[in-house]
Amino acid sequence: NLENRERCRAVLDGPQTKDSITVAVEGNIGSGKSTFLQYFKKFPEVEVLPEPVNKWKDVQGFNTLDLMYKDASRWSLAFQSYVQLTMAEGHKKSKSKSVKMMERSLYSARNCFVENLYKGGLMPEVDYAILSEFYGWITTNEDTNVDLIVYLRADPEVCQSRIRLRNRQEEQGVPMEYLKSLHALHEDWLIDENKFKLPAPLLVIDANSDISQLYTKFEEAKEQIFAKLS
Ligand code: DCP
Repeated sequence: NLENRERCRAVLDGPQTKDSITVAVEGNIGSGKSTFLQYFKKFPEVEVLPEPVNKWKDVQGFNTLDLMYKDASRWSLAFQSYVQLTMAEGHKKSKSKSVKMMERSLYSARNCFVENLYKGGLMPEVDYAILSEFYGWITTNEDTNVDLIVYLRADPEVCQSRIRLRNRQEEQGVPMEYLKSLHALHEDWLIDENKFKLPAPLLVIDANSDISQLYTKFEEAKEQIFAKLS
């Protein structure tokens, strides 16, 4: 569609090319980020950072993702603090190849997930304030080095059916309302640019299609991403 094409052009026309770039891959739960990253893993120019969710499920033996979904009011500060740490690690990790791809970023953790928990009454205000202070400090004092954001834009209904299909035990209780509000926060941040500034140029991919059609879109995205390399 036109909007998408405009944004792709903005990416190509964006600031000058670079020797190496960092790409943050964003999207709702179940939007297909893992499939996207799996596709890019095969290119020798690309380094995909390991899935942080595996770390979140085993913090010195504690499954913090599970704790958060079972009792968000009690555990979301602990969980989101740890998410923030793993994201900061990802942003600061030096590149071993010309394209570093991260699954999510400090930005979506704060602008989408923490925001969603607080707005949904699942995170006390004091916890929200502490995370916001921490986020403010990191983003003021450290360079997150993001050169491009890829947004896998999928309807919440599509995300829900993918979540069901993959059957990750911790996520079985995630209600449709949660996916809808997370979707709205991604849209606010990335498409409407209402509340938070975009830290890098944006490439939007319509991620509603089934997997065979998605690969064609990934192929196109690859051209656009690699065009940013000198
Ligand atoms: N999560 C969260 N807060 C964050 C980041 C993630 O609560 N700041 C949760 C949402 C998911 C789980 O962690 O239940 C894993 O999240 P991702 O969306 O990053 O990974 P997926 O595997 O769901 O991505 P996709 O389905 O797009 O491949």
